[in-house]
Amino acid sequence: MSQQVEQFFENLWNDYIKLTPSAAKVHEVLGQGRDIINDHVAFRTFNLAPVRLETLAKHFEAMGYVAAGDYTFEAKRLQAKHFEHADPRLPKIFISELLVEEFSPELQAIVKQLVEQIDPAAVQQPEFLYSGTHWQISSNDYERLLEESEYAAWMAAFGFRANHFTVNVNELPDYASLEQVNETLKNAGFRLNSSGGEIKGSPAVYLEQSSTMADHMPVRFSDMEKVIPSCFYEFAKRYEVAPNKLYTGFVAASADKIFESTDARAAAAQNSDA
Ligand code: OOG
Ligand code: NI
Repeated sequence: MSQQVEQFFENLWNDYIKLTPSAAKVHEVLGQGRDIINDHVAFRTFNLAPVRLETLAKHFEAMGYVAAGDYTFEAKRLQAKHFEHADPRLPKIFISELLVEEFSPELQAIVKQLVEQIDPAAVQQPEFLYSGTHWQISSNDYERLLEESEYAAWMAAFGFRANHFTVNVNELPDYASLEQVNETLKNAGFRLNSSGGEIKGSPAVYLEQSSTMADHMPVRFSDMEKVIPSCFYEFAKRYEVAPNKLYTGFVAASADKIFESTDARAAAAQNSDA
């Protein structure tokens, strides 16, 4: 891997851990001082020029990544693609985008006004992928977005950066199952996303996934500061589709639940169920 690509992922990671202090603790608990290999990194965006999924993906294509799967999420009104690299040390990339035109005129107006503030030239730089927000938003507008789309609200508050990194559980020497990883995390005090069960997927779909609930961080809105869910860590175990060939795709039904790892209301509902 080129030094430039290595630096890109290092910068991406450094931005991510600033908003996700628990990520360092995940590495400590699961890695015990050894390196952790990441299965994938996920990004979010809006399907509006100049920040459409396809435009952001160009940065990864320039690094040698190729498109390898398409996904749709009807209820959340999202679509996504994943990208793979021939170098097995590089994480897969999962990029989703909000289908803005499918929401109310109010949501569309708020989101368009945010995206209009982005300098289109900035999007052409790879650093755009960890540049955060390019706008000011009021806490009222954030709450208004939250009513319709938790994803839109997250984007408005955090902008362009890694939404999560994902531990490659197959490469963790001390863990035979995702269940063991989950138990270790819970014993260390992490809260897992239990929407659709703590483990999403199964060997039958060649992929099992779990995730922490996002950390909470203070965000400065134009009128006030608010503590809201930021980013989370995911865990993925892949199964063979053929001898010595692991599944490399994603599973839409599971991904649909992973999205909820930034949803404080989903978390509150889980707590009251318990
Ligand atoms: C992406 C959720 C889906 C996966 O691995 O299936 C996902 C997101 O929350 O932005 O990461
Ligand atoms: Ni993911």
